[in-house]
Amino acid sequence: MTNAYRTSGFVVSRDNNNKAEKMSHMLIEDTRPVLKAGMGMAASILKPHFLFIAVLFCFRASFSQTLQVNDLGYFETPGVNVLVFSNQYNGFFFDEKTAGIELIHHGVRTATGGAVRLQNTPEQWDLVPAVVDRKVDKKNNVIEVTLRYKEFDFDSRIRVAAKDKGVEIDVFLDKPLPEKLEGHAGFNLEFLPAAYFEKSYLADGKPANFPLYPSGDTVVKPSAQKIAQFAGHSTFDDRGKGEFILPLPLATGKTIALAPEDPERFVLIRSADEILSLYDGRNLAQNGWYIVRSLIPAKKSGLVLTWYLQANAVPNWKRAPVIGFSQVGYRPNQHKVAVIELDKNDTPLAKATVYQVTPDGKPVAMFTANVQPWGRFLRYQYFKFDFTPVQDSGLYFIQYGQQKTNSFPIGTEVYRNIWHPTLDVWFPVQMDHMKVNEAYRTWHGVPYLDDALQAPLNQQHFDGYTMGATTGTKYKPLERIPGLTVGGWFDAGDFDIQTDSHCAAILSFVDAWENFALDRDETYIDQDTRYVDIHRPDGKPDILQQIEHGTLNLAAQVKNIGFPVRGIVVPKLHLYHHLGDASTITDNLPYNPALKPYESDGQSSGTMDDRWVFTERTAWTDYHTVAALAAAHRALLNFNRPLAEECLTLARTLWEEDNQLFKGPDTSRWAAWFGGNVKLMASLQLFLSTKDETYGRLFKESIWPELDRALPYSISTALRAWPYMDDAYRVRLKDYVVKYKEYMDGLAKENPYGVPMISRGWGGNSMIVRWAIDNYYAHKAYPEIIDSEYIYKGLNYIMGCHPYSNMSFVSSVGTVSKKITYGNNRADFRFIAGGIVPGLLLLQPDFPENKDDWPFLWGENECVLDNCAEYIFLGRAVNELKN
Ligand SMILES: [Ca+2]
Ligand SMILES: [Ca+2]
Ligand SMILES: [Ca+2]
Repeated sequence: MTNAYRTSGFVVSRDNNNKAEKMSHMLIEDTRPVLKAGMGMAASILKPHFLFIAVLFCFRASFSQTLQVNDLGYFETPGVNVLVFSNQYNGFFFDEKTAGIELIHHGVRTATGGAVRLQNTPEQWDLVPAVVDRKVDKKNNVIEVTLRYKEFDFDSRIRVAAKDKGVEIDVFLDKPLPEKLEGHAGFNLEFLPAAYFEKSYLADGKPANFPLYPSGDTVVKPSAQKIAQFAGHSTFDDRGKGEFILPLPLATGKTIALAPEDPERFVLIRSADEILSLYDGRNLAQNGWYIVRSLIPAKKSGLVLTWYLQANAVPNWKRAPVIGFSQVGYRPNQHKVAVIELDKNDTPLAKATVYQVTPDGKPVAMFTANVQPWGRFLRYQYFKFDFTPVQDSGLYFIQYGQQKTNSFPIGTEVYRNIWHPTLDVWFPVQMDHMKVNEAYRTWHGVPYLDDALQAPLNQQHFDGYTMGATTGTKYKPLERIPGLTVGGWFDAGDFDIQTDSHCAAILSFVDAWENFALDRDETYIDQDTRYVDIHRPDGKPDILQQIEHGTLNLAAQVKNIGFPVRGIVVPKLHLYHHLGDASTITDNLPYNPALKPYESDGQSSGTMDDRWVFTERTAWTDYHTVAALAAAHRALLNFNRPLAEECLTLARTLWEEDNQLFKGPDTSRWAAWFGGNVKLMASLQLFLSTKDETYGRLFKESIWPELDRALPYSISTALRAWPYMDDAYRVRLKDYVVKYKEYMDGLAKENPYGVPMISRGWGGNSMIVRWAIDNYYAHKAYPEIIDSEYIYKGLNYIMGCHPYSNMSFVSSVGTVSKKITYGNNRADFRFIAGGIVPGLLLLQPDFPENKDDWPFLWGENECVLDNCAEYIFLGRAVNELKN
């Protein structure tokens, strides 16, 4: 996914929290438990198979409570929430599997995408409906939405009403279906495969298991019969055959019971008239879900479809407590505060205990203390357990009631290695234009030897790139731009080169090099033969080799194009969603229009798969690149002097040109999104590399108004300059650091973790890592204002002291960490060691989520370049703090 949306966001405001809090008290009073055995009801639903099901129900399940629309606008009973477009399709990346009618079932979001859809198994880039109207009728327990497909001038109305122990879903049409949508439009509800793996279903009583791996039946149909994907893009490579794949149902019936054997996952769907079909969306796309669907009948209007949906609620269900703590442990002198997350209906216990695990394997109770209430945040209640007095080096776990955490260490050296996997493994695997090997495994061959073509005009690319009416370069549309098959990293879980995230990563690496002389060498990198070998020292510091690798691509852009571009990315959607070895995305042969598609003469090919260079030019990317090249100059001076000199020359030239080109303030979307001022950053980096007061004066004049304008963004640049500035600067900056502390303390009071949690379409970990890094610089310069706990708090959060689970957000760092992430190996349900995920996604109105059994939600689990580089800095920085 593209970087642009990663840092845009909003802070969960105090008002929202308070509202949620008031709300929940009300709910506790309002919800009168109605505990009855559900057999009678179930039997009436499942008449034809009464005996079989009745036996199951007697022993396993009990539909207990009725659903009520709450003040937050969703249906609720303990254990079951039905959301009706509390979350809408936001248009960033189309179907993000976070919108429509959704189920939160015993604490887990297990269903999404309940809506009128145009495919059996909608993919990410299939059309999604817009919500044109949404009405919540709390009094009558009804939520109603009107959905619109503007492409077909097609509206539908969905009415969801509490009924019996579930909801009735009615679909209304004012006019019959447009002819084009007959046989296509249906009502869908998607179920999370991971929630139903190793479970079963009954379709009209006929038993079967959910497939662990997709192997359903499909048929091939002519393209003319397909409802096109957004903006004419296609996820499917039909090899010129003019066809598409249609998945067939796994099962059909009027009643489908999903996981009737599991009270926490049991969902019953009954259709009044139309057949229900169960599909496996993964036959078309690895990120597909299981889908239950009924086609909307043709030529009918008014009420066209009725479902009854009942999600079993376990009587008196309460979510198990989550004990948030640092999976890498603590240093002896640190504050140690676990945050206990409880179901709002749970009764808190008075105390928690820390046990030491001794060498003879016996737990010894070391410390017991009261848990302190913090209050409500979103849908949970929070308590803190402070075990700071535990200081002896050793292995520990925390026990709260029946809940025991896994073990974690306390010791002076606990942070020594925490950044190693990111530098040793994650970054090497992301290296573009190189073969990457690790012991017996090859991560990928040499990719993109056919880079790259000037992007054609007037493009709206699916990964956020755009091209306007001119190229702005000396190249014609689709002309080859030479010199670009060098350096660079894959942006994230996808394989494009994003120039701005390169600049951020390089700047962060240079910071790490200059602050910590970080000379770890565990990677062999040879540019001449394009070969990388993990866990193999080559006598050269890896961080300098990585700075070199990123800089090679930046410099190539500026040299060959004249300026840094927005990015370099595959032209077609069916290439973009690639999963597997990066060297097989394109054919690695330059495109030759004289040949036919899929034809090759051994030197070139007729397949248009070469990446396109999106040559949008902005002040933001230009100055960002100046800053990165100027910084790289210093780091590379004694490592690759010719490249270092070239970097500085390119940076100075670009700076002069930019000052002519971009005279006014930066009003680009980048400046708006990121709030900062990269020109300031560029002037500082040029000053540090040249000691030329022309740059220095500009920085010193501009920094103060910038701090007044946008303190939270500018403080990081101001603090990075601190070691190189005079006393007057340091005295003046002190007042801003005091203000910064007040601002950050305010944000941190919003939640029990004391860190700025921000989320909109993308989890907030990048913000938290940057916050902790800024606090590190502030602590170094002004320890009397910012103490080291401001850094540890950020790290603890990333390492497991956060909502939803207590997993470390960095794969392979800490006792328990993310084992499933949205890396390029996500289809294998695996991770790339050292990747840091975005973290908690806030689903409206009150559900923070970070799935640990499903890698495909990028906003929760996609590791990205700039944040991984910043994590290395933070992981190394905490080792500098006093023990
Ligand atoms: Ca991307
Ligand atoms: Ca090395
Ligand atoms: Ca090619």
